[in-house]
Amino acid sequence: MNGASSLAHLCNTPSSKPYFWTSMLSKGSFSFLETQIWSRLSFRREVQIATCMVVGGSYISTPVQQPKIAFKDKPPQKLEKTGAFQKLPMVLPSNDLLLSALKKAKRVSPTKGIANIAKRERNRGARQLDQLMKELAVPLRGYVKMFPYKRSLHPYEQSLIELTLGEGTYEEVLGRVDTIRKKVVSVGKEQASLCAKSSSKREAEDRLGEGLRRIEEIFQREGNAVDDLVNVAKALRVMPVVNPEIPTLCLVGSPNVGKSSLVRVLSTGRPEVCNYPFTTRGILMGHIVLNYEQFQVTDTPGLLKRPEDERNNLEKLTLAVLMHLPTAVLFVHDLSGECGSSPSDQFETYKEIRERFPDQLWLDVVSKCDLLPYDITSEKGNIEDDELERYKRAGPEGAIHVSVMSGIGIDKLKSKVHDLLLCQLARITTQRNQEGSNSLQ
Ligand SMILES: Nc1nc2c(ncn2[C@@H]2O[C@H](COP(=O)(O)OP(=O)(O)OP(=O)(O)O)[C@@H](O)[C@H]2O)c(=O)[nH]1
Ligand SMILES: [Mg+2]
Repeated sequence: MNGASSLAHLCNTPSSKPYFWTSMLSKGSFSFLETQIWSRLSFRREVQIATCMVVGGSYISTPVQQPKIAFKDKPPQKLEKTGAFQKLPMVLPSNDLLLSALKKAKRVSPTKGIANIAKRERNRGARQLDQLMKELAVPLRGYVKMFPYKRSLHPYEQSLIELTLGEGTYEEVLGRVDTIRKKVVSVGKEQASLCAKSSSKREAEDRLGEGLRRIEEIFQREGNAVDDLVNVAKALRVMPVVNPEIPTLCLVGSPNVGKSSLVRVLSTGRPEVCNYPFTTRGILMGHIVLNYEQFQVTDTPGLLKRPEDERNNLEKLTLAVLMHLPTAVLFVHDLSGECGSSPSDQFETYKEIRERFPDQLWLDVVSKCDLLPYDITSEKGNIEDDELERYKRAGPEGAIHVSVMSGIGIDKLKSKVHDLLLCQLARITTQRNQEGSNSLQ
């Protein structure tokens, strides 16, 4: 597919489609994420904690005194730093969870010293069902608790969740996991209680069998929620960690203009480079070490000239980085006519982004100079030329002209990028000092 036709195809990507990053190819500190569309289901979450105890050979169901947690309404805790996804718990697939719980439950023997066969059997049945319920409910509750509330996350990570999983999917999946937990607790309690009331050995055995079957059925029917949570955790864990306290250079520009090629030249990042738009489908990280200081570089999906409400989730990811992280921008312009976006469209996008983020430190770079039929470095434009005409020939004023292929301008670009990052570092340090002195007052 050539650049222009694939761009036309991708332009139609609906902006509301949820993307789910499910796989990653990583090279060095870089990762490439692919997308997959997720199904959406509605949910409502409320956690109730209950367990059962076997006392002196009889079975009593007792609610454990735990505070009720209403997920939707829980106030956000202290605002997190970034990096929450790396702390997510390991989630067992539903089948493994169920098999392991069944195995442990079946090992439970009746309380010692019960001579009556019927009593012993109902004690055993109730204890096994209780154990099974705990073996399932405790990890499920743990998962739900250990996945943080979206509102308590750094805004950048909130955007990552929304834009990569789809709006509401994160909460939905956790809600469904919690629903299974509640059903397991309810059925486990009910069956254990019936078992404890059985009048004969046979009836106790039947009640136990029925309880095990009903709990297995819940897992067969709804266990995919746990498997979805496994995938959510996997997808989020591989998201690149951007530390907002470290100066970050963010490469922005239209699709296929050479952003990733420049990231490879400037940093340790090794994003994929291809001759079609939207090769980069996530936020990718690289690093630059300069005078013993480490800086971050993020490659981003390309931005097309179109209204905000028509932007796809890939473009929204790029905007989320600019919005929520204190990045310096390296805006890449391709005037060669090769990338699929015309110079005038790129100019429009450029002006929009520049106006939208006026406080960002900024550097413009014109890429692929080797493809231009004239010496761009000598192109200053006439005073009479309008802004667009000058842009089409030489890019925005002050732009550095480079070619990754021929190496033109790369040393100059590196040096400017270093200056920019040092400015960014000075900004962050000043801000940190100000925050420090404010907190002392
Ligand atoms: N001739 C020439 N081609 C270049 C140069 N820089 C990049 N390219 C080519 O341009 C195409 C796109 O490069 P990428 O670095 O993938 O562009 P991108 O902006 O990251 O693209 P997306 O991730 O799809 O938005 C690739 O075929 C590169 O080989 C250059 O300086 N000269
Ligand atoms: Mg790219």
